[in-house]
Amino acid sequence: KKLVFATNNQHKTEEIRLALAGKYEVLNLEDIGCLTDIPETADTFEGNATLKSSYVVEHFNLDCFADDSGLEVDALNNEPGVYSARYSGSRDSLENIQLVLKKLEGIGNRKARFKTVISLMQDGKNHIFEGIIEGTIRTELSGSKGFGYDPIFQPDGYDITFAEMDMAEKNKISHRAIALEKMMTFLKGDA
Ligand code: ITT
Repeated sequence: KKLVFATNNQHKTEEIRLALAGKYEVLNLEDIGCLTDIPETADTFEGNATLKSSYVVEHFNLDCFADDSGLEVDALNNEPGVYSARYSGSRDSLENIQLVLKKLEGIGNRKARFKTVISLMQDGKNHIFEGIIEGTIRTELSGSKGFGYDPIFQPDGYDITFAEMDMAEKNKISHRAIALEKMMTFLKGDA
């Protein structure tokens, strides 16, 4: 079976493909010939996930799901949040990471979480699934796997960052995996 995943982010596509391997073939925006950068103008993860999934329904008449996600840091009033992809003004992960580290300089409370909200548009209805993983922000980067803020995020109960984990290991515990698991349970019940 095929599922359309409304993303331009290749890393997200790879994580979702690995998680759904053997169950679904995952097509992303490039695969369905959608070359637009879908506007993400909402101020919530749910709102932006829904903008992405609805765009595909409207323009391609295909059921699909989208993931809007980001990092919330306690001491930064939950920033970067929905602005995670462009926190520094650029999409460059290193620049975004440096900005978070700079703002946290000298601050003791390093608590943070990754959040994913999935919007699944199916037969004209919007279904929302959320995943959260709690952790802390390191003072320096560590590891070179993953993407985005992975090199500074250490999930609770681990002494390594997401960027030091293989994709399969991250996929066992991540915010994205938790939200995806909820969607899979829903799809099974629906099948
Ligand atoms: P699409 O909208 O096309 O899916 P995007 O990268 O713009 O791709 P978002 O708007 O959801 O996606 O922004 C999420 C940003 O949050 C992403 O660019 C990363 O910087 C960060 N992020 C999300 N999930 C992450 C993860 O698992 N590990 C590290 N950083 C993550």
